[in-house]
Amino acid sequence: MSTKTAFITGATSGIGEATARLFAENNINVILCGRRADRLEKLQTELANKVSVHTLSFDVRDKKAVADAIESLPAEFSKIDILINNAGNAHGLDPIQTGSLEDWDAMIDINVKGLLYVSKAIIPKMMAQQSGHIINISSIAGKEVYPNGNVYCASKHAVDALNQSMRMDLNGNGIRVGAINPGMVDTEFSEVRFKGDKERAANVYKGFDALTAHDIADVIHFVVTRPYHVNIVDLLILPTAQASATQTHKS
Ligand code: NDP
Ligand code: 8X3
Repeated sequence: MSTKTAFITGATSGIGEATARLFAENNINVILCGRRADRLEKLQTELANKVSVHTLSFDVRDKKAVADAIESLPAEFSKIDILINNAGNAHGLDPIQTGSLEDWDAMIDINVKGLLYVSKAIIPKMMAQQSGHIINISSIAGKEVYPNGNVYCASKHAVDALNQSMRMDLNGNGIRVGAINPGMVDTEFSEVRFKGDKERAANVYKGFDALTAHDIADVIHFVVTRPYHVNIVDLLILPTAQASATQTHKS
């Protein structure tokens, strides 16, 4: 079987980084994306003895930067078999009446428009190949809403809608499309949401066993290694202690 190449957005931490590691361990070449070039370089150095690794540093909010970065891919990396649309974050956790416009812009621009910009640049390549696999990382927040989650939940509901739409529009072109919807995963996610407040972020995952980034990477790897006629379209993965977006049993 020939080696596949995966394009992973948000590979500088959390779920994206863990997925890059697991893919490299399993002989899948990786194109690592994110804004923090130092982290990309470090991960490239770590993985380069296992598979071919290329890094692209860009902000998914910048549509020209996205298009230019993908256009710049060397021939060795131009055939993309797997796209992991993972870059994203929550910004703030405030009621709708006091939420900040900057936070709202960030979530819509990164989680929704950024995912679209990246997809727009890569889908034509998959169409030309008549093959590919797109995995959209949504969230339990794309299935339910919770108090103060308003715009983050809306952005992930949009990812859920786009995941379904992509699958319909691309049907017949040999391209698999599916979503992974995690519950609480202990990554830098809450630190970003709470703007660097490490204590508040750590509190989110206290008193129960949250999912790890590796748990989600493991599921992503399972999904991409099914036989080609099998498309896993939508998975919701929660910690055992979490029953819904609003109910988690903590000790
Ligand atoms: P992290 O904060 O650990 O990782 C977020 C990644 O997204 C980083 O690599 C970051 O890279 C990248 N990113 C953020 N903003 C931008 C941007 N403007 N341009 C390019 N890249 C960007 O969080 P997670 O790993 O937890 O999150 C990954 C995905 O999983 C997100 O879509 C999140 O919504 C989703 N998710 C997370 C859950 C959780 O509980 N942790 C649960 C459900 C879903 P850099 O800063 O270097 O640009
Ligand atoms: C991240 C999970 O519940 O913090 O998408 O929104 S949650």
